Amino acid sequence: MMKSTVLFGVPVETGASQRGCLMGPASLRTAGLPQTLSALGWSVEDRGDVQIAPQEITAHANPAVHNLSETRAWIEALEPAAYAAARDSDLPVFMGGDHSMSAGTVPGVARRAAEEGRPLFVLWLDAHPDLHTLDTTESGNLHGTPVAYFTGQAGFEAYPALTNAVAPEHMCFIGIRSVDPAEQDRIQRFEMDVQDMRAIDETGVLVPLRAFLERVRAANGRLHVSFDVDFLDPGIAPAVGTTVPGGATFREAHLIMETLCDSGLVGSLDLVELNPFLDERGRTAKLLCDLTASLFGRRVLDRMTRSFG
Ligand code: HAR
Ligand code: MN
Ligand code: MN
Ligand code: MN
Repeated sequence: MMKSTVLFGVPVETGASQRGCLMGPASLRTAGLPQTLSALGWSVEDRGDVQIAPQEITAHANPAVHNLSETRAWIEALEPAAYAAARDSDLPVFMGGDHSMSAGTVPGVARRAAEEGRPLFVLWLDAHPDLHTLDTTESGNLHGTPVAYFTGQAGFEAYPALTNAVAPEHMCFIGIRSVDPAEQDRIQRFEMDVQDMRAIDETGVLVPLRAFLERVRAANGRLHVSFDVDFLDPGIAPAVGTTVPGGATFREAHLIMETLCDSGLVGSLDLVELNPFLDERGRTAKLLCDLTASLFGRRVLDRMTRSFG
């Protein structure tokens, strides 16, 4: 049976500090993402872009918070869209859009996992843990909040009520190198599996990744991967508003995607924070397509027949 993917675009930029992420889905399509996946033997259905209606301004007790009504509306639109894409295909791809969109896509996929009777695990590939609540964010940029929301922390009365939370112990973060004090507290309190860049330098990416994949497999879990462009080093991926030096290399990122492919555990993917306004001749969009291709089975060599005998 041919494997299937449903794609949709999420032209949201109201969670980010800079404008431009609303062009992310168009840039990924221009780079050929749907055709790349078809060429790898997948059945591909592009459902187009999710849209929301214009919103009135809503205030919050934390005066830094902005674009709250837009974020609410995106979550309400994305939860059912992600649920349906996960129900209708083997490995849906959510093309962002800033990272606030994961406050909608992850709960939607979590609802599908609950229906299958499987726990949802989330691999967060990012420079940032995005663990602020609406009360602790100092920038008020809501792309810094999705993980705290979908793991069910208090302080989200202004977001839609959460139906299916992700257990904090079912999270794994890789690539982390920019953490605010309130996020640090939460990481410690919930004993979340956070692999910073020092850990990767000490052991390589495969040691923590394989350990996490074993936990997912042992629990018969479903795995969602959330890929923030700033996980990558800015030298290879300039098209992001929040560059942080010392990111993942081209080879580390491909190794992660190939290992995820080999595991057969991945049930959904976010591609987020691509800001085409900051790109150089489409190179970041093309790199995201290539990394997605590795997750969808592209190989340099067929590992089974590679040996010289
Ligand atoms: N922690 C900082 C803040 O809340 C930076 C958040 C940046 N987030 C993203 N997504 N780019 O990971 O403002
Ligand atoms: Mn992020
Ligand atoms: Mn980030
Ligand atoms: Mn468990």
